[in-house]
Amino acid sequence: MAKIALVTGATSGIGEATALLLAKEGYDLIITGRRGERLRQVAQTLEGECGIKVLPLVFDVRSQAEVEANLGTLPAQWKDIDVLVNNAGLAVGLNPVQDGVVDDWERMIDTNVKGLLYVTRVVSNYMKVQGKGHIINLCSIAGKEAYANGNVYCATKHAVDALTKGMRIDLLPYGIRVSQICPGAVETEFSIVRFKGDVDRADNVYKGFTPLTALDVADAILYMVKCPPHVNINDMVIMPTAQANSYTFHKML
Ligand code: NDP
Ligand code: 8X3
Repeated sequence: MAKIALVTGATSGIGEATALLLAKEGYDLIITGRRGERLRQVAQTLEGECGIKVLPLVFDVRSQAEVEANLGTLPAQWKDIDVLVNNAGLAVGLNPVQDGVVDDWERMIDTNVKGLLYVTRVVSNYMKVQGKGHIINLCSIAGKEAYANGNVYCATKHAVDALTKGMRIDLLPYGIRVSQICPGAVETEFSIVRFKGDVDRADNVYKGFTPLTALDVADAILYMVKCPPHVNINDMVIMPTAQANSYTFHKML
């Protein structure tokens, strides 16, 4: 029987690339996101190109009720989840804290922290029954160091860093591995979302240097997944060569 992986936020970027690499490894996939049409297209591509089974589930990770309704009632053949990639997440806005937009703050906290928790709560219980599993959280270099105007986004990723450590302790008795990956700048839809559809401003973020691609990060996630069962990568920081830390870039403009 094929192994099963669940990737949240698989409609674009790192989640979509990770789903593709896991599909190529022969995993059957549960993929999630809010944009139903895109999710179904991704599912079709994965099934067609990789010959695996895909269960696309359209829901908002910010709603505990939707998370429970979709993941809490999985058909029996989908319950034995081997790998959970907690990827769904976003940054909204880039303002100094004194000018912060409260709705932006709430979207980031509700998605990046509470959404990750709601999903983990359900899936870790399936893994507990199996006595195995691997959870990989998408943290960020922003979870290691704050940068100017990144305040709340950085706080949510610092929370992910703490949750990864706490989850690893709590799930240790059940043979469940818990890892996280902390990328620097990856060119995806991330900045378009952060700047609320301002594509020019988003493009500007990646000018003058070569950012990571979603596939670079997916490849590193696949490395974690493929480690032998007695090996766990606790934490991986992956950066563009032209980025030294969360706020120092070597740009040729
Ligand atoms: P994208 O914007 O390309 O992808 C984000 C994904 O998250 C989409 O599939 C989106 O799906 C999903 N998502 C967002 N909000 C929700 C929600 N409320 N409910 C369900 N799904 C949601 O960005 P990335 O691929 O770059 O981001 C993926 C992760 O990587 C995020 O956690 C991000 O913080 C992290 N990261 C990104 C970096 C970067 O530079 N790009 C660097 C470090 C970490 P939909 O809109 O369909 O719901
Ligand atoms: C996304 C990378 O540096 O924009 O987590 O925060 S950064």
